[in-house]
Amino acid sequence: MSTKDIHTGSFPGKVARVALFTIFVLIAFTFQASACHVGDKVWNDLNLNGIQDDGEPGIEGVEVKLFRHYNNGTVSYIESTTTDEDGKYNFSVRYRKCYHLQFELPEGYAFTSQDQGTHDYLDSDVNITTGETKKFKIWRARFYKKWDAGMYELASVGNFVWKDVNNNGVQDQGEPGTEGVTVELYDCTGEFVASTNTDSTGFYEFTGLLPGSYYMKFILPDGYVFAPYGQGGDPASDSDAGDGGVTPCFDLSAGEYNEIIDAGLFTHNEEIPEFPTIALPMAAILGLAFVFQRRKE
Ligand SMILES: [Ca+2]
Ligand SMILES: [Ca+2]
Ligand SMILES: [Ca+2]
Ligand SMILES: [Ca+2]
Repeated sequence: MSTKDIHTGSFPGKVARVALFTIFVLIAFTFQASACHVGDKVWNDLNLNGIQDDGEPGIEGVEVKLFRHYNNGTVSYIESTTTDEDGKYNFSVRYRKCYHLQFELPEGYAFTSQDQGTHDYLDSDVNITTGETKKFKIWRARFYKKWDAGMYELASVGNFVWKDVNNNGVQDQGEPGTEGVTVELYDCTGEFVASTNTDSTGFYEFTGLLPGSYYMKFILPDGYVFAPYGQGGDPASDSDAGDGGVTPCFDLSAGEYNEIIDAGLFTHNEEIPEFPTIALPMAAILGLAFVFQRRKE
């Protein structure tokens, strides 16, 4: 077949044109298929506004799953990957197919608000409960970089209820923790959030909290009074239980662990030995004295 054949419309020429066209289509299709990617970032939304702001870092090691949607309505898991040290990830996907993504929350994190602001390359695209994006179709050979997930760290607070033996309102060396004291957590609108009890060392904590404003209520055990509030000048070793065992409101920021909300308890009972402790030895001494007195007589 000569060049002349291709240009003359002869049978060999037609075959050559079809072959060239087929090769062109295959190359184009292969290019389209290989050039389709989705991504690209999981980030720490430090100010909780749902937008990737300057200085907000990526989160490494987050698992991202790719699911494909078929024409018959079925959905299949395809593969997963994890974000790199910059929080980046990407998947190769197929031209003109439909997908969605699911992001796994690392422990101690929550998803930030979805679809905030006006820039789809800077917002978070995941449902805050399921971690899933909506379904999308790959229309062109390109890298779709707008599929992002914003997360923020949850907060914690605690952590000590102690026996304030000298009733000075300060955690002094040797003063033990108090077990089994109920501690209630409220947000500052007065809504109950959670309740827990101190362990055998007087330790307690609330974890997995949304950043916000809270207060605590310590429930006074029988036989105790609360130690003086706010004494000694060091918030880490003072008592925060005010009237009725209620603390002032305090703020918890994303990722914060506030461990200085404590309650001192004082009891008079420890200064006055229980009746059997004092009465039995006294009875024994008086009894011996009586016996010796009788012998002398
Ligand atoms: Ca932000
Ligand atoms: Ca986005
Ligand atoms: Ca003390
Ligand atoms: Ca304190």
